[in-house]
Amino acid sequence: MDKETLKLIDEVIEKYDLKGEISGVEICLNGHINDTYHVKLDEGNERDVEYIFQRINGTVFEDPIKIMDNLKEITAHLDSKGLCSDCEILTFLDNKDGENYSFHGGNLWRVSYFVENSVAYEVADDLKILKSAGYAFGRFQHQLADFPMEKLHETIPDFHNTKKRLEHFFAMVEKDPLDRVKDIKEDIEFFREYRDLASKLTDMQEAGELPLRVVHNDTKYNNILMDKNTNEPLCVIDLDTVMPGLSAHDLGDAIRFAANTAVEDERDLSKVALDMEKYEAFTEGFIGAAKDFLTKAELETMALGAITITIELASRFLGDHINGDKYFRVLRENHNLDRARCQIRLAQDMLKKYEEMKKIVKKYS
Ligand code: GN1
Ligand code: MG
Repeated sequence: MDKETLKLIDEVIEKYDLKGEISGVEICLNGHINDTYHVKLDEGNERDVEYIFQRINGTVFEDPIKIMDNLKEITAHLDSKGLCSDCEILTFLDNKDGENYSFHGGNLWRVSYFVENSVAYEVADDLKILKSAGYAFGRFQHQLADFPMEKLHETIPDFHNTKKRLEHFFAMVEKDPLDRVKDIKEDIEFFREYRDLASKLTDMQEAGELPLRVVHNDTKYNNILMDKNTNEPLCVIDLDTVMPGLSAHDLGDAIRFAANTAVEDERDLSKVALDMEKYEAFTEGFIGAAKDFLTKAELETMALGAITITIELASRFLGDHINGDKYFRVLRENHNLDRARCQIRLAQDMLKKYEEMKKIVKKYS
């Protein structure tokens, strides 16, 4: 860990009632936006106490206090329903001023305990794990189905407004600030071809055919902490983008991540496809937990949700590549281009399997 970060973490610790010395810090590289550190403190006991420290990206989240306010509201709602211990969402420690966040060095920091015995899978092939993650996200929506939506701040306006996302994408193609467009003409063509289909859910929502729900909006299964031993879901994390949205976006984004036969940034596109077994396991878990409150139209558009979010994210990655990688953290040259191409290939495979995908949703509805 670089000295500067260590110093920052040390200074953040000062803002909390935490005693003891840092005995270890590791950076967690799984997110693309915020900076996350696994910190161990020697508090004089036999075992060090483990914490997660997070610095929120202030460019992406212009007003990060909104995130923490949303979190408070949601936690209070779930607490008031007296939920069982297996349905937790991650909460953050209060600092000496009684706030669940601290400003330091111009950024919002937050601190939580590391959840004991938990694991966040980056890759999961076990269908039971996928079903379990699907269930956790479906249940999350279910538990918030009666939450008064107007209480939530929009932490990123139009986050999954695919129609607007594509408008911004094509505007970026026009702007082409780094002259990168000439090398990616074929990739851009894909978005022209599927623009209408990808905008359909936004249109339906605007026409009142699909209801808004309180949704998680970032349903990669590494946002569910699972019990290391039993693989039961322990805790839903990364609630930064919990906002009113479409139920199908949550299942869709989850499928995009969970049922890809390859990783999100795979360069060998021959490895990228939709794994129908994984798709089915995740869908079974999610629909099983959510079907009671979903409308017929919502259930019928679940499969389109996966295609929509995959195309949308592909356009976000490619737009960021064109713009010089200002939004998503990149770890190698052309990283966002690789990510975009992988998502395009995955969406193409989903388009081929669309009918089969719909049938599976129906089977569990
Ligand atoms: C970002 O940082 P992370 O991994 O939690 C992004 C999501 C994308 C995801 C793709 C606020 O999430 O929308 O689906 O990358 N979050 C934001 O891996 O833009
Ligand atoms: Mg996230």
